[in-house]
Amino acid sequence: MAQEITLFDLPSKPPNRSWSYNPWKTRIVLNYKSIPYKTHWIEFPDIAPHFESLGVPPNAQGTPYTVPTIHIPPSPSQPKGEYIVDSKAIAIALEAKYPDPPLHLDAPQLARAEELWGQALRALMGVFVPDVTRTLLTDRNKEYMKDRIDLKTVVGGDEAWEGAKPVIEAIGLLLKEKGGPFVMGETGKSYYIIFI
Ligand SMILES: N[C@@H](CCC(=O)N[C@@H](CS)C(=O)NCC(=O)O)C(=O)O
Repeated sequence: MAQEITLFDLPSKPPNRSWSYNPWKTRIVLNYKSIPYKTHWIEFPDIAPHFESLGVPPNAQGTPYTVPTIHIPPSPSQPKGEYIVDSKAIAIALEAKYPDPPLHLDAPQLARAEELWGQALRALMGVFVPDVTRTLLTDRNKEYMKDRIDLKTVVGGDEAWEGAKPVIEAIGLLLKEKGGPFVMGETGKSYYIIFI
């Protein structure tokens, strides 16, 4: 039997669950396309050393090593297999290899949805990061996060929701543009657009 793809994902504290929206983007694509895969759970402090030791090239921008990363098993054309980092790069690669059912990556709404979703997450960081840290992270991941995000510098509560209002309204308009309930109208299986 052909080997499975490996998805690298962050564990939650027990009972272990997939909790982070970035790996979920890839997990949804794999599930949606019914691609067999297994999960390799990896904690924040282990991500960079693990991939560095395997010689995986770092991201060109931002944090050098991130999850989701996938490993595609060896094949005659790629005897060592292949590591792909970043949910968008992974989606593009999986769409090329498994085109059906489609992700609609060329839909005109995609770039706008990506931009708005990014803005919404940045505006609401002070709302979800403290709760995620408290309720979901393992102690090791909590320690790592403490050094990465100074929660005193991000706005939370009502002020954060007020700040996010314009972008949430813009997402509402985008959802209504084609009549809803999805950004592509009735095309409800375009998960990737919603989750990017
Ligand atoms: N644009 C990337 C973002 C991935 C990302 O930031 N992943 C986080 C976990 S949710 C990560 O691996 N961070 C590593 C670190 O902060 O050291 C994607 O969509 O894959």
